[in-house]
Parts: sequence; structure tokens; C-alpha cells
Amino acid sequence: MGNDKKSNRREFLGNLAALGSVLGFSPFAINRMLGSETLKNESDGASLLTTKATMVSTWNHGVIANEAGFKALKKGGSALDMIEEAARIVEADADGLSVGIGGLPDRDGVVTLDACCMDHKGRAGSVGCIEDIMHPLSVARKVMEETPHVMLVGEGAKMFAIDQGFIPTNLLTEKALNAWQKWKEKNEYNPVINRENHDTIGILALDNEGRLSGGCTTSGVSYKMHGRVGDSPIIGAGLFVDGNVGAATATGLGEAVMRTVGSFLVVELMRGGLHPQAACEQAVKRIIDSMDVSNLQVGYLALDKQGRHGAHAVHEGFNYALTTETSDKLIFASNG
Ligand code: SD4
Repeated sequence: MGNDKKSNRREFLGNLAALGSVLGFSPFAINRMLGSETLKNESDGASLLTTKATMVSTWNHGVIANEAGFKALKKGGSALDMIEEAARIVEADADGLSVGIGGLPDRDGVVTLDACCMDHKGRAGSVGCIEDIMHPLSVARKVMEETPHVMLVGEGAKMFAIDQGFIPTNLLTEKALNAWQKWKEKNEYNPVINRENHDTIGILALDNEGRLSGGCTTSGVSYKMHGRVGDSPIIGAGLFVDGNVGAATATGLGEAVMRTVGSFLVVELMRGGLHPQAACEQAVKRIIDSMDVSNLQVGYLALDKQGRHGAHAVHEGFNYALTTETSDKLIFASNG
């Protein structure tokens, strides 16, 4: 009975929202007219209002990632499926010296990967410093869905992946091996973060039901110390999603992001009412105000529940791909 009442009310609000949209009101205006309660689905954080699917992903490889994500959506996938498919295409690209196979190794010549994902219900999964597994974000999703834990690391993460049917693969390509050997000639311990370094992909997606999800997958900073874990698999640092507010992801020097719990900060600023763009700017400012940034880059990317996005970086050079059902763009983020 109670459920009937709830679903009648939902149907009523849904119809009202549809009417509002026919009359040309923006989703934001419709939400305001219906009261803030309608921004939330009481049970799982999904929107009651019809939303247009939107995806944003970091760097140039965001373009192919978003394309894969939208393919998953068209096959009936959720925002989380969009994230996973987007990650897999980039992780499987052996040519890119970054994510998944082909990623540059640590200073000992070992490729170790970090990844995580989070959905609109606030469920999260993560793997840190995993070796020999090409699709760490898919393993992170398994951690989220098949275990009572959030994070598995190192050998335990690899064993879990193998248990789940992932096939161990040599991730060190000849190209990455050559690059590492060249780096070893000088053997300077200085983990490299270029301003246009593409070590990571952070992906945020909103599906047509208003569900938000996010993912982040990386080989981490090149030539890092063996065992080093960056921000990318740390919930709240490299990624944070609140299904009722918005999602954010980070790229750049993980240590700076972890020290300021960057993605959580961006989402909390959106919760306080900031537009995703202003939220990213504030989070970057927090870094600039608290450390020497002359030698580090950090970029934030955010997407809110209304489908609005924003991005901002410490220095110029950070770009991201924005895809909706009708457009596809590669955009340079503001900086400073
Ligand atoms: C890390 N944040 O491991 C990652 C690296 C990165 O673009 O994003 N590079 O610190």
C-alpha cells in the first residue's frame, strides 16, 4: 500500500516534470518548481526527472572511452557499464604509455596498476598496485560487487582477479621497456608528471535514468617507487560519486590530490551549491594555496546530477572529452 502511494507520487512528479520540459523549462527550473525533494529518488539516488546521458573523461583518450561508454548505453547498459566499457578500451590499448597494458613501469621495471569505481548508490570498489591484470577497473567492480570490501591491493588483488576469471598478462610492452631502459641510463629518481601527462583516465557518466557513476584507472606516475599507490584508487581522492549531488575525478600528481582529498572536496563543494566548474576551481585553489605547484600538475573534472560539467587544472595542458547523445567535444580546461 505504502509502496503504491510512493509509486503514484513518483508517477505524478514524473508527469509534471515531463510537462515542464514540454513547456521549455530547464530540468533545474523544474526541480525548483517541484521542490528539492524531487532531486532525489528516495531509494537509490537516481533522478525522478528525465536526464540526458552525458559522459566526461580525462585527456585525449577520453574520446574513444566515451564512444565505448555510449555503445554500452545503447545496448541497455547503466552508467556503471558505461564507465567499465570506457575504461576497458583504453586499458587494452597497448600503444598508449599509460593506462592498462603498455603503461610505463615503476623504477624497478614493473608495471603496477591502480583503479577504482563508484556508483550512484555510493558503492565503491578499488584495487591498488595490482600486477599482470589488464583490466584493473573491472577487478575493482568485482571487489565492489562480489566482496564485502572496498579495496584490495598487490598480490591479494591479483589472486582475487585470477579467482574471478581474469587471465594474467605481461603488461610491459617493448615500447614501455625501451622507455624505461632509456630512463635508467640517468636513473634519476624523479617520478615524471608532465603537464600533458596522460597516465590516467578518469571517467564520469550520467545515464538516462539519472544514475551517476565514475571510474579511474592508471599505471600511476611513471618510474615511481615500487609499491607506490597514487590517488587514483583512493575513494575521495582520485574519484568520488554521490548519486544525489555529483561526481568528480582527478588526474596529475596523486600525492597533491591525496593530501587535499580532492575529488571528495569537489563533490562537497557542489553539495554546497557550487557549479561543477566553480567547485573544480576551488579544489585547485586549495592545492595552489597549500603547496609549491611549480613542478606539479593536477586537473579536476566534475559532473553534477543535472548533467552540468566543469574542469580546472593547476597549469595549462589538461583536456577532457565531453560526449552527449548529440555531441562530442575535446575541451581544454581552464587553469590557475
Ligand atoms: C597518480 N594521478 O598515480 C595519477 C597519475 C595521473 O595523469 O593522473 N597522471 O598519481
